[in-house]
Amino acid sequence: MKTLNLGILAHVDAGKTSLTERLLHDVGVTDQLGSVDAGSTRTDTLALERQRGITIRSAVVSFVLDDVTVNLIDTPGHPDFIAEVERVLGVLDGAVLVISAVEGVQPQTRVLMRTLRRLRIPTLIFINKVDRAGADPERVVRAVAEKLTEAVVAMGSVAAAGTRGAHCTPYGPADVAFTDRLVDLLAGQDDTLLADWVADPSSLSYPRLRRALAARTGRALVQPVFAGSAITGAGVDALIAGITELLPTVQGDVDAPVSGTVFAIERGPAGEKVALVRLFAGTIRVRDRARVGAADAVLVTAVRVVAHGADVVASAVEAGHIARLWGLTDARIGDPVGVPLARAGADRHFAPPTLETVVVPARSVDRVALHAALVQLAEQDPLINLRQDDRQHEITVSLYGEVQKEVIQATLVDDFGVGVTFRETSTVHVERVCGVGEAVEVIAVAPNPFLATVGLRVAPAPTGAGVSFRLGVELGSMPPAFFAAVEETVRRTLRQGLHGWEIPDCEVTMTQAGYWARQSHSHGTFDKSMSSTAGDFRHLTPLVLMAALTRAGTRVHEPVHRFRLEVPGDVLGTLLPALTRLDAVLTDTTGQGSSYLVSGEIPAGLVHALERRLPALTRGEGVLETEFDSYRPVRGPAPVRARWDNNPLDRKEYLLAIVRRVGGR
Ligand SMILES: Nc1nc2c(ncn2[C@@H]2O[C@H](COP(=O)(O)OP(=O)(O)OP(=O)(O)O)[C@@H](O)[C@H]2O)c(=O)[nH]1
Ligand SMILES: [Mg+2]
Repeated sequence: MKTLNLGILAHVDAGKTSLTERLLHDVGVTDQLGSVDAGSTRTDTLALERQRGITIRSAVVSFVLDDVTVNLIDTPGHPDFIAEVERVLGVLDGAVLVISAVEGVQPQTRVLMRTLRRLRIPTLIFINKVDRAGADPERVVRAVAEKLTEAVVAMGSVAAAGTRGAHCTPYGPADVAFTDRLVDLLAGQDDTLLADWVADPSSLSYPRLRRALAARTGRALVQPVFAGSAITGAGVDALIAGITELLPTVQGDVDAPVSGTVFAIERGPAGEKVALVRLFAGTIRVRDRARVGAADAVLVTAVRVVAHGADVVASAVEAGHIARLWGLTDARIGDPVGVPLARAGADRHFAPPTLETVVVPARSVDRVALHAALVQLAEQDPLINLRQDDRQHEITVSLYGEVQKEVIQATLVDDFGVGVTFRETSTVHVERVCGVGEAVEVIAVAPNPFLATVGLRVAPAPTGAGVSFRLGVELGSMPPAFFAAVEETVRRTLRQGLHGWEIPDCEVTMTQAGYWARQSHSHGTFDKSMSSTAGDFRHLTPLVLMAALTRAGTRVHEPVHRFRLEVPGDVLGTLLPALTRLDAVLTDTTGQGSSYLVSGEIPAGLVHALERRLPALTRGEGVLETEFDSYRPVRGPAPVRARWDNNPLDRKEYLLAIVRRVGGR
């Protein structure tokens, strides 16, 4: 059977969960339509989701349309939970991007559409809530064409928009404006179609245009736009027909070697680890051995698949499908299962979290329980990026925002019985290497106490390039385990640069390498004091690397958001100085009738303060959109983060001695 793994994506509150519920109902999986407002949907199952009426975790449900199994993945829209969307993107065959007919294109809509296009994920757009007062689907179609993608075509018309009786009629062959638009759009992208049309316009029959539309949609070159209401069900039949007609299905090779990806981690009823896997090729049966990541193959002890709305026990999962697998105890999000695919799920598509905070247990006896609980949460959400300070035993987590913080707090209490408070949220900075720097420590030359020679050169790398490690010495000059120890330590050390912040992009070259071969005294036993071990390289590498970085110099950068702020004209006089006090840099102020559009940049750490002050500054009428833009050098003195987290004190002293020596030269 063919499958379609379909993501439902949108800005918060656009109606993804309601649409998922409506689809399940209309295809016959559920008899009763669940409701977000009553807390009775199939996908918002966490107590917190039901209480708050927002989606926090992605959830998979499934139904059959004709001969296609559709696995539907409902995702959260709140930007604090973007990590959930990120994990899902790598396993999608198609997407429905939901936009509210009232609010129109919103900041997260733009972020998502940009990513869907970049990843070439076939996408249908659904303009939802046509029944709500203020709905204006035609305006939204125009906004989509202006702000998201020019390659759009409205697939139907809406009558009585903005009323409970709003209804939708799909366009057909008799709608000349529609067929003209199809010809325009499709012939503009396809030379054969264009040539045929020029030779004889009647040669482009309506069925041929629809086939061409499906082909172009399948290659993510065109985004058809549907409209309707998840609540009344208007327009949803046309969307369902569009899903089967226009989105490409996959039929994986069930006999090929196993190849899949872990895209989520959950905990089972007894607290056991459960991996959600999308299988691209092959078949995994219960009691098969599966390789996950770089680890040895492990026994798959149970398989459950989502089928016809329910999560059911299965004996196997086949290519194309999504399943929950038990037994993969070391699995992490993004791990390949079996043969790694080029299209792995671990890529970074959205901006990383830019905030962090220290989590403090309400009762100090809960310290160990808190750490264990956070380790579990970090498995499910690796971007939390858990860090423990070895000396002060403080636990720090990275965050997207205040809502995520509240959710972590509530989850720790509800699921683990651990009450926590947070220190003040601070901004995560990064360090960028300024120049080129080299350092070397030679074996048996003071003050180097380790049996290793390590020379390293660091140089700047372009933003987003990551850390590269190259050998400037012969590969055969040292056992591979020692090179591996150096590379691994380089990568770990770069998580904390000279000011304590991560250095995400950097070129590191190993310029010198040396060791003492395994030596024995005459009686034949291995003598550690005369033979190099990987530990010598692990201890020495951070010292040499920090010395090289000191010479190269690093500069601290802070995350900056772009903002657009719509405000009444008469508040500008008080607003603009307030923005300046928040370190905002204005790039544009434009009048739009009686209101003004102010845009600019603001440090990520001050966005929340701006949100809090906005109602008072704009009489509650200001509408703010912000989005991560980039990292910029900080103005003024560089903020220092507590560092050397995992280094024993003596190593720090030693390191400082070397750095002082380098600095003094
Ligand atoms: N009138 C009307 N209300 C809708 C429609 N779809 C959703 N809503 C309402 O909009 C609110 C948000 O709906 P959800 O389905 O939770 O939206 P969501 O996109 O899943 O939200 P998040 O997952 O939190 O991002 C709820 O109060 C729904 O009842 C619709 O078609 N018409
Ligand atoms: Mg939702």
